[in-house]
Amino acid sequence: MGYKVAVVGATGNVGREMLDILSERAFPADEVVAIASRRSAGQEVSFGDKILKVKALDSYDFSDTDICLMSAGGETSKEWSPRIGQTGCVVIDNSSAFRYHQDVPLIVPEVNPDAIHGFSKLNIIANPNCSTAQLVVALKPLHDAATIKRVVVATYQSVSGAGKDAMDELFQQTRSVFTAGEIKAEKFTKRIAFNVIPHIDVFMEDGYTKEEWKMVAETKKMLDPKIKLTATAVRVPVFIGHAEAVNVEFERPITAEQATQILRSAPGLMVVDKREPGGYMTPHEAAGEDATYVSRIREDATVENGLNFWCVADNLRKGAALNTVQIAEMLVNRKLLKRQQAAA
Ligand code: A2P
Ligand code: 11C
Repeated sequence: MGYKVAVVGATGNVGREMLDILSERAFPADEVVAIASRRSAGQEVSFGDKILKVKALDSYDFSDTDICLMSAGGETSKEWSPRIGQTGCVVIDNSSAFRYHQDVPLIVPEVNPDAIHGFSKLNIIANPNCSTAQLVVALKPLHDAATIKRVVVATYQSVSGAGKDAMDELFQQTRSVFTAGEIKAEKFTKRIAFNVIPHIDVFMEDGYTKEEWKMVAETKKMLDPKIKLTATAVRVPVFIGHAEAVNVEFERPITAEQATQILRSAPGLMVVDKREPGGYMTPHEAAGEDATYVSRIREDATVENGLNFWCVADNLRKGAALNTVQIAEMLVNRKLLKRQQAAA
């Protein structure tokens, strides 16, 4: 049986990646529909060796669509995901709109696959924020081995996390630096070319940013509410690939060598850690890859049972599109779609 899959936000960074990944992984779809705002209706996007004409979200009928992969921002999702869910189509939403809702599972398949069964009240499943997704893939096997007490993380996040206009802004500003042109900052609060900005998403009352808050709330929801986590989220002038410097304190002893062995055999992870110049991963090399990479694993002698490591992944893939397609594959494999249940 093949399924009908809609990608909402198909002209955006993550939506285009969703189409690529559905095609690469030969997702069992009879039909894939590309959807965006009315502005883009009629535009063409590629899907494998095919071209799809973009349809407008506000005139599309979801009643015979099985799965909707949604990446069109929080406001669009708030308005549309519940309506789409009511038609029986399961929405896998990449925005933050429903992540913290008690009736919406937040899933990283390598971390909490069984939580997927709780989606049926709203027919919405949430995909985590990109910086949390890669972090929990690396933390999960370590937590199982030695129980994490506390995590301190600093992120180095690429501009693609802020959308396609933000990538254009980095490109234009970089060019202007070399041509002595005007540097316009619109998507970011300050110049991002040849700079770093310690601010992602809005500020909260306690001085943290929403991006930092999300890492705390989502790690607790998916991995363990007892884990204490504190984050500093920073934007860097990189197009694709988020990196994170992670410090972890465990309840039980764990050596760097043991952690390396555990991470090497964990799903979704690759360890690249030669302890020599160049023997580690960088965002440039992780772009276009599916794995979450861990490098620079070493013991932290300043706390009991402490470890430091460096974690890198393609934020548009594992941080967004790949994870949503993996969730869609779980829906099919576990026979959780309405059409599969009707046929059973
Ligand atoms: P459009 O290109 O028509 O504006 P990114 O995060 O890379 O900026 O992409 C955002 C995606 O979300 C785009 O595909 C965009 O479509 C889509 N989008 C934004 N607002 C809406 C909306 N109101 N309805 C449907 N799609 C939307
Ligand atoms: C960024 N992490 O890099 C953000 C993008 O909650 O899904 C994803 C925001 C989200 O800007």
